[in-house]
Amino acid sequence: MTRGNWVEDTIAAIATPLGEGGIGIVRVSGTEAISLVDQAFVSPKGRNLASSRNWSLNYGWILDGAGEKIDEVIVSVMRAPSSYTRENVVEINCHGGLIPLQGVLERVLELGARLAEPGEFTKRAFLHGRLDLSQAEAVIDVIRAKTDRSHRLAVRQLEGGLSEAIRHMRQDLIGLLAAIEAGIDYPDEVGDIEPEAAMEIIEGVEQRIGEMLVTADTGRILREGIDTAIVGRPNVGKSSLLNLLVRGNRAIVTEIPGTTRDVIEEIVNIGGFPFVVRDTAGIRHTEDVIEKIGVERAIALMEGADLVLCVVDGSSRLEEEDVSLLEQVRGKTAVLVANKSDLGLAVTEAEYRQWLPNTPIVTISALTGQGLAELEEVLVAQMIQGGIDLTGDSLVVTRARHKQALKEAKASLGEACRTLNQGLPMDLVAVDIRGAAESLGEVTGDTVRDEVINRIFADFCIGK
Ligand SMILES: Nc1nc2c(ncn2[C@@H]2O[C@H](COP(=O)(O)OP(=O)(O)OP(=O)(O)O)[C@@H](O)[C@H]2O)c(=O)[nH]1
Ligand SMILES: [Mg+2]
Repeated sequence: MTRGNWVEDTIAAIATPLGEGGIGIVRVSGTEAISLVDQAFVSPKGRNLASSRNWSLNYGWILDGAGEKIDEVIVSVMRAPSSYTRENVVEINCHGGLIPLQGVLERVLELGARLAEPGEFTKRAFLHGRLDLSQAEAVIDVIRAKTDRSHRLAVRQLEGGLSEAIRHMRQDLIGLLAAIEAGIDYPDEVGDIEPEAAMEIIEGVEQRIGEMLVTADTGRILREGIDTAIVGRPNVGKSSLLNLLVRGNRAIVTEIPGTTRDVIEEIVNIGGFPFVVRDTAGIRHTEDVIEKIGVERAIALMEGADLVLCVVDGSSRLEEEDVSLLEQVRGKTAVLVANKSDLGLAVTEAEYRQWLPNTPIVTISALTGQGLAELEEVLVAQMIQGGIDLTGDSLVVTRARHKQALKEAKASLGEACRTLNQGLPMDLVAVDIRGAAESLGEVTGDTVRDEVINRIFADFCIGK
């Protein structure tokens, strides 16, 4: 599969979520899209789609094989190449119910369309060069964005912001390669490029890649959310805290220690940051087999988390289990939450400070909600302090795939610098520069393997 190849078959899928809605859309794309839908379409004025204007809306009915009406529709016709996929695209706007949508889809399949795979419409847009790979990935990020900020980033990537930066760097490297090769092929006429000039270009690109890599943590967090683990000994109010943060009754709360066994996860938008908050089993020594697994999971989650909310019962003395947990939390990005303030405070800040000298401490009552606003402020402050920068309008690398490709490109350029410094022949330097250009091309899809492309689109929903 290479870009620019014509894909033969015509595909169709329901492009809107299944369920009841005002309208639902069946999307059809491919050479035969218009003629195929025409066979099922009747308009009251006897018009057909084939003779309709480009980008027109056409009112009528879709009929089944026996000539029975399936649904009243408005059909849009977008001819190649001015469509989402750059193929002929027909979108049938039906009533938004499962039966009409499925009826229309089945009719279109019956007439010769094939059911689209997940992401296949966007994949065709990529294969026909309307979008590059990073833009195609942005499509799914726009759909799945959890906060305004992650949405804004995805839109910027969809516009081609990332692609453009990558393309500039690639052009610099390819220009350099051309100069090196000219020097090798025509030593008398052109001569070797000066090593200093080559070095300047290589270092320039390396530095730009470095700047982009710095944003990768912010990018991952914006796309996937800040992995936040609520930990503490049993009964201190971890599940109550989760419920307070999500403003709902998500986790079971009882006065019985050891209530929570499994990990419960919710996404909360706090100050524009997406926090993926996980409530865990209370950490204590236990012989109960199920609880034991829960405790192990809690500890594993705490180890891998971006942020730890360490909860203690502020109304009672610290117990041994609290202290050993505080010791484990030390050095992590964390907030100490002293809960149950409504019952009065039994522990002073100085006591907590013995164990956690630098961790922010917030006193709250998960029961009354006292202290919630302060806790939320502290959570956001912790992320900003940790270098998560959401203020700038700079380019942000959001995907692990992009980060990996950029890292490989940077490593190749580092190698090119070393080769150059050792005074080795230019064709050896060229090998590394070519490698770097190829790694950069993986981000935009210019040099990417088919299996990678397939994996990326498999992550999409059907109809997109
Ligand atoms: N007075 C008071 N009681 C609270 C507060 N937070 C939680 N509780 C009570 O403490 C008990 C335990 O609360 P949970 O939220 O289930 O505690 P947990 O840490 O999730 O407990 P496990 O899941 O067993 O580890 C329940 O009876 C809650 O109603 C609080 O701020 N004030
Ligand atoms: Mg619990």
